[in-house]
Amino acid sequence: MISNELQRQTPPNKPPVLSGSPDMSTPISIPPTPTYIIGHKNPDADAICSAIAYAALKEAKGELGYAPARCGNSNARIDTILTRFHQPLPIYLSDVTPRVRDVMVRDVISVCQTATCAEALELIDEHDVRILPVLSEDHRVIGSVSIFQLGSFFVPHMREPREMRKVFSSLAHISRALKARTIHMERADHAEELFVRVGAMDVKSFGKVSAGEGVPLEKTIIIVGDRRDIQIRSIELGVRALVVTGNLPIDEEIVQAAKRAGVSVMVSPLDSATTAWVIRSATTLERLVDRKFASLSADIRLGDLRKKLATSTVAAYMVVNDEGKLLGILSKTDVLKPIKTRLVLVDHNEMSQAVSGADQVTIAEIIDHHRLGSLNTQQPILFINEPVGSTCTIIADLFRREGLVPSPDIAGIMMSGIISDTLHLNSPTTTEKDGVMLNWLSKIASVNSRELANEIFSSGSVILANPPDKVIRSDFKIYEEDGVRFAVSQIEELGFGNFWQHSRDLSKALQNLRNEEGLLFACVLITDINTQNSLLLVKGEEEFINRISYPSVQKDEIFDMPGIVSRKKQLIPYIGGILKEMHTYGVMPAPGSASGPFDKPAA
Ligand SMILES: [Mn+2]
Repeated sequence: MISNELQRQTPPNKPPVLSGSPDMSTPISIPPTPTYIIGHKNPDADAICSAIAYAALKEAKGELGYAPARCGNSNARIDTILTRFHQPLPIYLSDVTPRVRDVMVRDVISVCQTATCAEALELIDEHDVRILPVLSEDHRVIGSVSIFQLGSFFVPHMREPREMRKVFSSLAHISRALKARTIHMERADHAEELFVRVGAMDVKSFGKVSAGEGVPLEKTIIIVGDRRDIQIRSIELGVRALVVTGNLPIDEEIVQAAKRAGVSVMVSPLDSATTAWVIRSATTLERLVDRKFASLSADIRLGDLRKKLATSTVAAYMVVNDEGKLLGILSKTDVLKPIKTRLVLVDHNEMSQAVSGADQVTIAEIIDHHRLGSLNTQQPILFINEPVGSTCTIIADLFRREGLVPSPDIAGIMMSGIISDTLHLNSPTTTEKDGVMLNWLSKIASVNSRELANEIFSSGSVILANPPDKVIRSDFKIYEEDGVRFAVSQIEELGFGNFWQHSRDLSKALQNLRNEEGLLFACVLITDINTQNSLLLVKGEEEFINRISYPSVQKDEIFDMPGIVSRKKQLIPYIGGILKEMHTYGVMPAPGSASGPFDKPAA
């Protein structure tokens, strides 16, 4: 375990049990992160279903700590599938960029400002830490105390002997620290500045010494043994409190006199020297707190923080929430810790399609059926890439190979992924294995695949259910090839009627998307599930559009693509061919050239 140089993490077998005392506090806890199984941005049914199914496979294999996730919104089709097979929508992760919360020390030993030096020292000793955050009663950070500060409080200051006798506390705290027997108390909970004096001198010199030091008697605590004369004189002079040491008895007469004079009296079980020391240690932290502290939000990206830390002299940052409450502590060494966030990518392998920040965390596994992108990993990983019709086919096969049978609902989820991605085994991406798996799953789920396909495909038209910009983005992927960025969306519809009704608005939305993302071109493949034909709506560089060889239905914008239903297997390779041709002829606009919408907008 890498330990913080200032605040070590409490060992797991030793929970930070401070809740028993009202003066101690533990920070608000955040659960540790699981490994997220996550599909691509703008998830389609296969991305969601494969994440759920793979998490179920992990659980069936007894591997714990995996959770299905998504990095985009659901849609009508996904909702239909999840409801049909009783699955909750996976957790939404918008960004996994490593942040302060991922590396900060969470189990921080902290102390409340009303605690005493003695209590703080005990915590420092017990937990072997050098600095304690000091919190208000409602968990807000007000500063810190270090062992150095506490030490210098107790070290003698020869030039200012008065300081050595000062204590800021309440009589109640003092009595508690001494484990004293209280005889009479006046304003026990009042926090005040007091000065300790041992009544060792002769009774005649007693009053003069105090006056000479400029310490008012009503701020003086007298520590004394069974010296009646000093006890009586102290009461007469009106000191704040009288502490009788060594558990010695007190005359009833003196007790009555103290009550009349309003002087508090307690009996300490300790000798005079020790009593004086313990009273000073009852000083509450309020007066000792170093209120200059550096704080950070848990959401700050580590990438943004590294520069700042390199030039900073701050040893430790308090990590606080919006209300200033303590969540953890961060020191320079914490920033060097390995990031614990782990992802299993399903249904994609290109970073441009993965959740934001995926390139800065550990990719533990990839299960996919798409072309290989340019992905690098730090370590060797499990990478299954199989040219089948859907990621759910691969996961169903993994279940079978492990000799495991998914639950009927999980089988239904995998059927849905296969049906959706292969257009019920009709897409040219379909392989024999997709059919075999769909059949196997159908028996486990007791669901007829044709009926399920009808349910899934009739679950609402994306075009009718969403505004044009959402339609364009509902299932869109950005690709990068030789420094060229382009987007390809796909919509499945029953017939082209809805599309023709909204084609103008969709065209505008597509142009906006192209401008916003700085793309060479953006296009949408509208596929009719009934006839297995598609239309392509495209906005982009003339040099690109002119090279599309399919018949144009609407000038330079909409093309007829009979028999084209797969973005991955048919359209992307076709586009790749055009891009290659453009490179060959040298008509590709250079990335980063100031030619308008092709430029990637500044982040
Ligand atoms: Mn897929």
